[in-house]
Amino acid sequence: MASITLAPGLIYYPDYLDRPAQEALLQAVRDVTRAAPLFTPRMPRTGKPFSVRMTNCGRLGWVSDEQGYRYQPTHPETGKPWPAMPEMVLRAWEEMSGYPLPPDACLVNFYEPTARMGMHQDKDEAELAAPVVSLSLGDTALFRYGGVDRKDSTRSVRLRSGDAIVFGGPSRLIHHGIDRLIAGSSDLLPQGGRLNLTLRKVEEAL
Ligand code: MD6
Ligand code: FE
Repeated sequence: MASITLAPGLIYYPDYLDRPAQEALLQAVRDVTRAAPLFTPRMPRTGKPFSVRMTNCGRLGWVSDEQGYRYQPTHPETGKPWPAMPEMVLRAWEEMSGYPLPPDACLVNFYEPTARMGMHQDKDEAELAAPVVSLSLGDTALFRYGGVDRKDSTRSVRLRSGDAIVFGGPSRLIHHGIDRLIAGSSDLLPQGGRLNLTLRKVEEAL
């Protein structure tokens, strides 16, 4: 599988999923959202809504509200356990993570054409030895990444439908965000927009 090392531990896999695989993953995500509807996360303390809507699959899901960021075993609105992780998602983890245990959580982010995501680090996981594996579907996103230090310089990469990117090793805690989508860049989602799945090992392996 072709890959490009953007920085030590930051590996980009353009076209990781071909079109039939993207369609199959989209169907699997639709099944997930039927069981666990998209919800609008809110910023800790202020309660300001995110422009991105989210859901999860797997044993644990990432949620955010006035109480803070956390992983929990149930949907914040329905109270039900998250649906199982699709087989395709587990296969992607096995292929790209280089980590011996399966992921605990798969966060699904849905971007309307004008949604964005501010610069952040993924650091709510206890197991930082495992990478984060990310899969993108739908419209192309301008993905900005910097370094572990918030003040490090940044670069951008366009994440297109079917692309994967892995944050591991010395890049596990780099800052990153989505500046914007490129409208009309993919016809995978009938109404446009973008889906991103991030797979994580949350709990520390013993
Ligand atoms: C997104 N991705 O692509 C947001 N985090 O919509 C992330 O925040 C992310 O792609 C950690 C590792 C890979 C990612
Ligand atoms: Fe992130």
